[in-house]
Formats: sequence, structure tokens, C-alpha cells
Amino acid sequence: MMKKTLQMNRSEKLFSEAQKYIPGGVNSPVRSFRSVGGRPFVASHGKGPYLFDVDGNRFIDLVCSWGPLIHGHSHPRIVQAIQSALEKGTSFGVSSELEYRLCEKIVRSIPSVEMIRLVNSGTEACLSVIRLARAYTGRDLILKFNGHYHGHADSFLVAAGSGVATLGMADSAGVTKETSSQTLVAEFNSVESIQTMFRTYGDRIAGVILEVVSGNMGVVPPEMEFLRELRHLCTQHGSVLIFDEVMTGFRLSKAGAQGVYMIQPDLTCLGKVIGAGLPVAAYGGKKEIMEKVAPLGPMYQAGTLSGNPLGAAAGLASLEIIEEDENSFYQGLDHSTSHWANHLRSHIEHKSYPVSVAQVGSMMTIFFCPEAPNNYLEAKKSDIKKFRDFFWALLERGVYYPPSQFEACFISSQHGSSVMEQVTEASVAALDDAFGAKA
Ligand code: KE4
Repeated sequence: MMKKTLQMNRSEKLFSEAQKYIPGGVNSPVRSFRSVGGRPFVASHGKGPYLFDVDGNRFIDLVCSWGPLIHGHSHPRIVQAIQSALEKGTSFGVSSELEYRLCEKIVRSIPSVEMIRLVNSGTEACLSVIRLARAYTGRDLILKFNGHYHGHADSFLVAAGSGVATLGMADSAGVTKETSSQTLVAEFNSVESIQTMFRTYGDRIAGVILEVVSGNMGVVPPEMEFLRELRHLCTQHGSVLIFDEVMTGFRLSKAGAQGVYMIQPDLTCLGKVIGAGLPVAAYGGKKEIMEKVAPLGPMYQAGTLSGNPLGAAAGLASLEIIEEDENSFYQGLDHSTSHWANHLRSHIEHKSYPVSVAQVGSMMTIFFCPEAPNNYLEAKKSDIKKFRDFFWALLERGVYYPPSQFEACFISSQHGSSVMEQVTEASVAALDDAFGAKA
């Protein structure tokens, strides 16, 4: 294990103070670094692929705010868009043209989305769509998948991924038995599991919600047979198929994961990239379902700052940059990420490390288990202690990898070839450190 050389005095001081007035000193649990047994650094600023802490350390950022920063930190176009909007005000209490333009752009980008509603977080988008699925079908049950994370609404904190899995919390205190009894849990990529669920509960299932490409158990791609069967079962039983694309939307393609796997859901949740780091999320889909949403229909959902002009300006700029040359934008992201993944795989094979690399586009996870997992049961077999050693060895080398085995790395358009060379070199060395191998 490399000697700790990182000087984090100011982070330590600020974090200690923060713990006096914020639970765990963080406003979101994954930032606590508890799962990697340490204390977190405190950010000062970001630029391009880099994140700087308050002690002046510079890290190549592989977290990118957990997905939103597909254009890196403080991209000039996005900064400019927010500044221009800011000069006109921060919120109007009535709609603005900016939010209309963002909604129009999203609808034009994703064929399955005929109508859309902007909200302020992925959680809000996901809790809204399950209320909508229940309103549309008149049914109660929701089906989710083991290890998937759809935000922190009560209905989802059942066998959830991301921070819930990271902190080893099977579910969450405060979620009533009645609520969790209305959430069914099946196994991702298991055709048998969904067939059993629908055979048993089919006509009571209001909606099925899933991460098409899992990111919150680490990256686990879907099997086509599973996706096709899920689409078929939902159609057959009149259940609403919901793709939670908060993480994958505009990341894997302009039409998200559904644009890659060519399966059309009935409703889609979006977030992260459509806000470029500001609190913007959305849900949308079939017109006949979305017309149930107030004030058109009986399903109520609202938000003081939904469609906020600053967020809408940031989101518009984010999507406009992608649109300028969509194919080369995504090819560039995929190329950078694949370069890193392939170098790692050959080193892992050369050293016979019990490590695997899962990559889909610009999302990637290094699993500390011999085979890339196909579901959460397999992901949970990862060697968390080895992951922890790897995380710190990589941070010491100036690369900030997600502080959890059950998360995804995100590469931005600003992670150019020289930056990815540094990431490759540092991650190979950090693996050797973790396994005590001589360089
Ligand atoms: P938010 O409420 O955190 O904006 O979004 C919830 C959400 C919904 N759906 C998916 C697929 C998501 O990945 C998320 C949030 N992602 C986590 C990271 N995996 C957010 C990080 C955090 O909790 O601090």
C-alpha cells in the first residue's frame, strides 16, 4: 500500500466542523467516503476533467458529480448560459421560454417521449412516474429490481443500490411495511424472475421501473432477451414499463439507453446531463399517459422551482453541445473509456488478478471479483477490502474514482487522450498496490 502522501488538512478541518451541523458531515451519504473507510476531501473548484480540493490537490475526476458533467467541470458554454439567464432573474413563478425550449429539445430527442414534465431531482422524477403509473392503471403494485436505485422515495428503498447498498443498508428505517409491501423486487437480467412475478401478480402491477443499464450496483448491462421479455410482459398485462434513465439519458446516446437497445418504454425518467450540474430532472412518455398529469388530469405533481430558468439554460446548453456533432461526441466518449477499459483488462489478465471491468459507453466499473457481474447478487460478491485499497491508492495518484464498489465511473468529453493515459497508468499502478504486486 502506498504511503499516504495526500495533504488534506483543510478538508479534515472543514469536514470535522461540518459534522457538528450536518448528519455525517455530508448532504448525501455517498460523499462521506464511509464505504471506503476514510474521510472525504472537500471540493474547492472544478475545471474540465479536474476537481480541486481545498488543500490545492488536483484530481482527475471520474465521478463527474455522479453523471451530470458529461462536458466536464465549468464548461465555458454552460457557464455563459447560466450567467446570461442569471442576469434576467432566478425564478419567475410563471413559465419561461427557456423551460419550454428544454422540454421541446428533450421530446425531439427521444422517440418514446411525446410529452414531458420538468422536476428538480431524479428522486422526484421517479416518485412521480410511479404515482402516474398507478393513476393510469388504477393498480397498486410496483416492480423494481434488486440493486437498482431510483432515488430515496419510500417505495424505492427496498433492495436499493447506490448509497443504500454502499452503506450496507438493506432497506431504510422509516419506510412502513405497508409501503414496502407494494414494491415487488425481481432479479435484473433474470427472465425467470419476471415471468414468475407477472404470473403471480401480473394484473396488479401498475408499473415496472428499471435502470436499463444498471449503474447503481456498479455497471451491469442488460441482456436483450431480458429487456424484450419485460417489454412483452408489460404489454401483455397492461403494466407501464418505465425506464429510469436519470443516469443513462443523453449519456449513452441522445436517446439514452433506449436508443442503444432499441426497446421503447411507456415512460422515461431523466436527470443529471439535462441539468449539467444544476437541479434539473424530468419524466415523460406516451401522451395518453402523460395527459393524466395535473392540470390536464387527476394525478397531482408540482414544484416551486420545476423548470427553473437557470437549470433550463444549463440543460439547454448541455444538449446543444451534444447536438452539434452527436456521432463524434458519443464516439469520442466511448473511445476514451474503451481505451482505459482494454488496457486494464490486459493488465488484469497478465497478472491474473480477480478483477473484472464492466463498460457501457462512457460508464465503467472495476469490480473486485473475477467475472463481471450479471446482477446484484453477483456484484455483492466483490472484495470490498481490495476495492478500498485500490480507491485510496488511486486517489494518492491524483485520480478520484467513485468511493463505492456499487457505483459507476463517468467519463466526460474533456477527458482527452493524455488525461486518459494518466488514468490508465495510475489505475494499473493502484491495482498492483492493492494486490501487493511489485511494479
Ligand atoms: P437524485 O434524486 O439523486 O437526483 O436522483 C436519484 C437517482 C435516480 N435514478 C438513478 C438511476 C440514479 O442514479 C439516481 C441518483 N444517482 C446517485 C448516484 N448513483 C446519486 C448520488 C447521490 O446519491 O449522492
